[in-house]
Amino acid sequence: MKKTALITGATSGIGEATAYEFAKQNINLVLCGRRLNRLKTIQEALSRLTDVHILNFDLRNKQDTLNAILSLPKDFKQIDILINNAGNAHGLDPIQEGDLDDWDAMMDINVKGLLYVSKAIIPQMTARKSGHIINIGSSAGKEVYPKGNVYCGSKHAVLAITEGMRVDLNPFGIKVGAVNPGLVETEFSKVRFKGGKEADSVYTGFKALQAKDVAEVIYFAVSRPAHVNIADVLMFCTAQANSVTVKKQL
Ligand code: NDP
Ligand code: 8X3
Repeated sequence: MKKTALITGATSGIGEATAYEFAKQNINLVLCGRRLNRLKTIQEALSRLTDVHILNFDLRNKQDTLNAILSLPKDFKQIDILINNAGNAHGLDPIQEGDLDDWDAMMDINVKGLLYVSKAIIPQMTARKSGHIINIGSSAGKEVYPKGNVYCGSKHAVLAITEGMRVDLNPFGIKVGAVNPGLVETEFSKVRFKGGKEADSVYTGFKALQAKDVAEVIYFAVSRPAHVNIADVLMFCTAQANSVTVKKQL
């Protein structure tokens, strides 16, 4: 039987690439994000390959998030695979200069939004005693880099929550894992720097991971046999050794 995956943050970057990868593998899709036009365009493109439903909501809003998932039509209600991907960094400032709105955004989206979506979907997985949750963490969840403070904190939280989910959902046979990339060339830095020119140089002088590279690893994880759970993946491009060591040719 065809599986259904719900992907948050499917309007760009890793989430969008994962939607394409899953569609090629004939997985039904529920695609989420705030930019409705993009959701519609992706739905149109992927409907040739699989069944696609779109959900347009801001996952900072608890009620909107719960309502959106409750609104799923019958054919998309059973979520077999949850990809908690939506998130971003907002700002890159030393802690003493950090912006409270940036901190709110990162904790509200990367941590609390992930929890709201999970809360809406986990009960059907525990009832069926099956399901697979993959949280998109980051190398920033494994080490802290200068000025990364709150973003790194949010991603460390994602990893702790992932481990907590894996333990609590173990009696139900639900797989839980995290995929943690280093630098991926997406809209991430445009968001982090609010469209500022600092974003231009983040991925220059080396070949960063592409969203598709991460999507392929996510698909690898969801396509393992029933007894295999990929619990945690840390992936970098070849030029990157850790958060602060990147071999650039300028
Ligand atoms: P993008 O900016 O390309 O994608 C972010 C996605 O999150 C968009 O689809 C966006 O959709 C969605 N999103 C953001 N805020 C909200 C919100 N309030 N409500 C609903 N959806 C939201 O970045 P990436 O693809 O790179 O990021 C995806 C994930 O990967 C994030 O969790 C990020 O932290 C993580 N990551 C990224 C790395 C990188 O270097 N790029 C490295 C490691 C991890 P919309 O704006 O339409 O709502
Ligand atoms: C994104 C990778 O190094 O920009 O999570 O924080 S990094």
